Amino acid sequence: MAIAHTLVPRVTSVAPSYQHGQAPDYDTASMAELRAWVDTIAELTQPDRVHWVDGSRAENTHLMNQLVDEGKLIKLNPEWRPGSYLARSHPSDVARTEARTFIASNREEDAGPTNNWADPTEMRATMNTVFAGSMRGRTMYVIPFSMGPVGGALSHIGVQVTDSAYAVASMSIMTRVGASVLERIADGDPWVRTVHSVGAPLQPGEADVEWPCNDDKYIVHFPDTLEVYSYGSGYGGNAILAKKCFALRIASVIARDEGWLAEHMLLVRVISPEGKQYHVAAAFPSACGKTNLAMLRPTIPGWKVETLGDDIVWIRPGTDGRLYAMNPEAGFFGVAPGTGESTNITAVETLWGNTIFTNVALRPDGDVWWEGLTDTPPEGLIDWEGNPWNPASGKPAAHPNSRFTVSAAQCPQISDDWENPEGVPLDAILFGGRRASNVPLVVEATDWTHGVFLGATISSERTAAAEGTVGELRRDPFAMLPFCGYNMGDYFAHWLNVGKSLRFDRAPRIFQVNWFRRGDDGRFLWPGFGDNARVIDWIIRRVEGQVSAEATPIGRIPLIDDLDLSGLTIPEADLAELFDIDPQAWLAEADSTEEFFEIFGDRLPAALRSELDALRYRLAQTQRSLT
Ligand code: SAT
Ligand code: MN
Repeated sequence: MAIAHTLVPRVTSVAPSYQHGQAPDYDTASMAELRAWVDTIAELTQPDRVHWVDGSRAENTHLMNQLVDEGKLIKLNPEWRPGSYLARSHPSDVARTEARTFIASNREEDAGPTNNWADPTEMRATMNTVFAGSMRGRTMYVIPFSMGPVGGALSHIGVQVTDSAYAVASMSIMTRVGASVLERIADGDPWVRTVHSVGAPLQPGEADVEWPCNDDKYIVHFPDTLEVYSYGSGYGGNAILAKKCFALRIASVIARDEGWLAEHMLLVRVISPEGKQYHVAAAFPSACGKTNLAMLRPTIPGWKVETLGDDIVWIRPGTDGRLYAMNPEAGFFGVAPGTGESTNITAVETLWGNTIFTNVALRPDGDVWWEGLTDTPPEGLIDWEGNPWNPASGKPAAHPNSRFTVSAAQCPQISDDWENPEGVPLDAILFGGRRASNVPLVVEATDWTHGVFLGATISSERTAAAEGTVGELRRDPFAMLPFCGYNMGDYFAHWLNVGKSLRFDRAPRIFQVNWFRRGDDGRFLWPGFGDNARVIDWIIRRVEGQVSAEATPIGRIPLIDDLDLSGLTIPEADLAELFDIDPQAWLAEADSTEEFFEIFGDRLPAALRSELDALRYRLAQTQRSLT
């Protein structure tokens, strides 16, 4: 099939004989393999043109202008938001679609009970059917990308082909894209194949729509061959395949085989008043405040937090018995609603410009707005669906899962080490979720195995980040339920094994946190946000062995006097409630954990079953001593 290549003038900063949009002519076997693969996908999907993305500024400018001309992006007023755009998705395509996300492993048991398994042979046939001609009338972009700094020891390369220029623009912010990655491929570095189509081919002369997508959606992972096929959606994790599909689902499989961890975590450097640095990673489900904690501004004097990542962390045991962590992404794809000056001023500052907003509201002055940006909405808003917003309608102006896509380099408190290819040594790992009851503000695990038990048993109220009923309580072990590319029972075992490879005195301490506990009247008991630094302060002092803790059946909790609560007025009763451990309620939690563990059958590590038994025993003891 003849494919027309888009031609844009050549710039000198790219490799020799490499022109914008054109296939590079490196003469190596691995590059020939890449070109052959791209040709195969083009033959299947039948695009009008193939454009190899080189990641240059000129190319990006061209792409953004084209998206504006096509009505797919609105250019925001440069006076308020330079270099920034607003995208409005189709109302049916606003979040990850977990029910349409599949793990097509050769053996069903390798997908495990928490994933939708699909037979790889059948799924390949289905992919060949849905992708056939799916890019007609469109340009197929080839995006070579690196997760982690290009060439870094912890980094991994992928290639995404896509017929969505919006996905190209997003990938260019979220990953390192372009010519330098192709050089690595030409040199023979391994790479992961990812294919994306919005599933909306155009007939000759047919006009395009603002947000092409298809009601039929497939987000398919082939872990045995390290491939991703995503069809029908243009939104977030469904379309930015480097993110959840590659850096979590596929990378978790690579990590299992190579002895490291690919995790749904934020990563920060905490600097104590004495100037000592600590590194903390934290796993919370989507839309539970990872970005806020990643950009924390402590309310207690002397402490400083630097951002390293807000969503994904790759963690490897080092030769010194410690764990080293790296954020493989290059940008933030953060939830806009709830991001404001009082909740996350750093994010607000990060978004000064060069940002793609999706599904937020448009102000009449050409800037953007979302619930929580300011206390009162400005007049004359256009809502996320493009209609004049009526505050009395009860509907939000911005979609609850509306997002900003922005380069991490723009974050005013980004750490100097965020692109350090070696990663940073981890001192503490936090697990958390949204829990209105039962779970205390902070609990320390007694050892690594207990920590893995805490991670494995996280449950959290559903948010708008994925389709489903918001508020419903669901298990989300390690905040990885939607993102683990293999059997979660094996994943728990892998975590236990990684712990064994560490030096006991150098392994990070593990904690469970819950910023979201509520009183009987429904109000939050803990102020959260910048005040979460008070919990981090306690965690660091535990790491340093400076404070003792109270042993409880569920783990170690702070002695209230050890918490720095200076300047806060929290009623004593609220503090007591924040740390209240009700044995009855916890025995019920244990019953529900048993039910949850049962789904893993014999893939559940025996050590976790023992942890559950031990928890019940301790709870029963407490109950006896209270009655
Ligand atoms: O998967 S997305 O990147 O769309 C958002 C999330 O769930 O964190
Ligand atoms: Mn996430």
